[in-house]
Amino acid sequence: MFRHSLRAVARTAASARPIAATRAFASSASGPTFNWEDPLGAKHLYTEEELAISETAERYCQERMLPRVLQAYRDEHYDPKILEEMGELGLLGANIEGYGCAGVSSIANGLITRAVERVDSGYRSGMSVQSSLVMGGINEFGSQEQKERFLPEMAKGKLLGAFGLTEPNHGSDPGSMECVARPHPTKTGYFSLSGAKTWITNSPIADVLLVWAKLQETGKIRGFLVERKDCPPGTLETPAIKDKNGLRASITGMIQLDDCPVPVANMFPDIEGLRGPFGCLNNARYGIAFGVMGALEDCLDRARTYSLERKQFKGNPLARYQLIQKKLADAATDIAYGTLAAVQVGRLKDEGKATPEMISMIKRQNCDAALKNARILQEIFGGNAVSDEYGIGRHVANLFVTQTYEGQSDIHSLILGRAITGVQAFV
Ligand code: TGC
Ligand code: FAD
Repeated sequence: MFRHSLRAVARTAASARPIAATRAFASSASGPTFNWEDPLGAKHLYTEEELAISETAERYCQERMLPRVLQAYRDEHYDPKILEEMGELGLLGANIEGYGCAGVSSIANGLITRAVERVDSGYRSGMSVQSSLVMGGINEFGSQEQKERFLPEMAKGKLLGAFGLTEPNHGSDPGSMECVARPHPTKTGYFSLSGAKTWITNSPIADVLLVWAKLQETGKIRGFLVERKDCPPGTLETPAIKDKNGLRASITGMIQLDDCPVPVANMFPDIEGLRGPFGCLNNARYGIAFGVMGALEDCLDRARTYSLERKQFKGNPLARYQLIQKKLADAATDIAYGTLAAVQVGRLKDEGKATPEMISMIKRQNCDAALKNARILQEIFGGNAVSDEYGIGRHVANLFVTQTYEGQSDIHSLILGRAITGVQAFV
């Protein structure tokens, strides 16, 4: 049903789209003209359906999300209804086939993340965890029974997910995790999970927490679907981590497990080792590579507008000065290159030809470029950059986090370095 609703909305959007209102190249009698919003014409690489899905997502994000973000960021408040609204539009788990999901291409999915992150990386974060990390993990590694039990409600945004890999003492090196699953001492057919996860997006509001823990008897990492409603009091706590200085429009917390009983039927049946969590991360890292381009596009748009309106020295707009223009040119160029790279990897992904190293490359490059450019564009606002109403400082703070999670940039350098040299640098 959702598969059809996203496509139906998208088709309507495509037919209703006035040509002049699109961001596509404008033609003139003398030939194509340059469009600063899409400098290298990435739009020509999208199908009609992908364009229409992108417009549906952009419209929702600009009309419904954007008006809420400033207050949400100030209050450090995440409204879980956002995931329900996304579910109604078919934006959750959108590239999963079946189970009420839309089954769209990786590019369309990337364009959805770009639309969301144009508003705020925290909103994209909440969506990525739900869609790529938890729904994607269940779809790839779950049993048939697990898929049928969880995916349809998660696609509607009525059942919320969290992904617990990072621990207080093991972030970049999750292979050393201490979280453990033992046979439950009193409940037959149950494991007992103990340990702590930290910096977990959505954990305080999640109904189902995908927790990675070592099975005591084998020492191998396995994935467990911990359902909050079935956890006896005192066995599962998910305290929020407050007073963050980035990603304040998303909710982050811990997962504390104290002999928490989890049915054997809630363990992923076959996948063991780090291939499990990293398999989920491939999709989420790809989404971030596309998403951060949206955040940087918003920074560019805001900085360009500001530079045209703000006048200094003899009434000249800032945009008249060469140093300002260089900042805008650098950002537009990095957006154009980063978007094309993400499109290329997205196409290869759907053809089964993308490697994890390709995803590391675009995750690292796009996150680094987004953070660097956003920080430089921030200078165009002068003192006004310090006011949250100008939006740019929020993106800069958020983009530091995107460079850090799902593998910090230097860690992705080491993944690439290992692939280039055959020599492991991180042990
Ligand atoms: P290593 O020897 O490299 O690999 C162990 C096993 O995993 C396999 N593998 C992968 N499989 C699929 N996709 C990938 N991308 C894979 N990368 C590795 C590998 O083939 C091997 O399989 P097997 O069968 O031989 O056992 O393991 P290592 O321990 O040496 O890894 C080191 C390193 C640095 C690569 C890795 O630990 C790493 O990537 N660290 C970064 C940690 C990270 O990304 N954490 C993310 C936490 S989740 C999160 O941040 C969510 S934020 C979401 C949001 O709010 O948006
Ligand atoms: P560390 O591993 O301690 O690294 C610190 C620094 O040292 C980094 O710069 C790193 O690159 C560097 N470093 C580490 N090892 C090496 C090495 N061998 N060589 C060179 N440099 C090295 N995790 C989840 O599991 N689920 C989530 O939903 C989630 N959401 C998050 C939300 C937010 C807001 C944040 C901030 C984090 C989130 N994380 C989540 C955790 C995130 O994935 C980790 O913070 C990240 O993987 C880095 O781990 P760490 O913080 O322990 O840093």
